[in-house]
Amino acid sequence: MPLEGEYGPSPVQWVRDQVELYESSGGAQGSTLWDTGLPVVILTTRGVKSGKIRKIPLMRVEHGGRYAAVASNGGFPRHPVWYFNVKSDPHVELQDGPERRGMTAREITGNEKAEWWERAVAAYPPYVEYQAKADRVIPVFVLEPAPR
Ligand code: F42
Repeated sequence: MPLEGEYGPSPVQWVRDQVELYESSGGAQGSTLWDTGLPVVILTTRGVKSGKIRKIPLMRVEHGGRYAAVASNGGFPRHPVWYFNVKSDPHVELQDGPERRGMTAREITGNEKAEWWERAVAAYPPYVEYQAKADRVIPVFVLEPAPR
């Protein structure tokens, strides 16, 4: 069931632009982190206060059809706002290249988080320094395909 409602674009221009490029090109453009070649996905969430549709790029961390959403926020001291959206409504959408799917998000801890953290760092090594400087434990969700 696709997330419907009024789209609330990110106030951050380069984030807004990347989402726009990704979606308008069906994932053919805007699907890497700048010129690093590292793949990016688009997470769609529902705003916890506004109910608006919010879309943000995340690093692509995939394993067996499931994905990790790492709330690193560049290592800033506060969780990204989208973290609270997903906590409030775990029904999200993820676009990976041309493929867009309804997913159910679940925050993970313990061994499961350690396993996915390893995959996340393999996909995007800077997560290690983000965690070192963040002064908070960076939360991780696993996103599992929702029943079609
Ligand atoms: N961020 C990550 O956390 N992890 C990543 O792996 C990651 C990768 C990545 C790759 C490419 C790229 O371009 C960006 C990447 N980012 C990554 C950054 C990510 O896209 C987000 O920009 C970042 O995580 C910050 O997310 P945020 O949700 O905190 O964004 C803020 C700036 C934002 O959009 N704020 C809106 C605003 O108007 O200020 C509000 C958005 C919102 O959801 N509002 C809620 C609502 O109800 O609508 C209410 C919020 C409240 O409580 O007031």
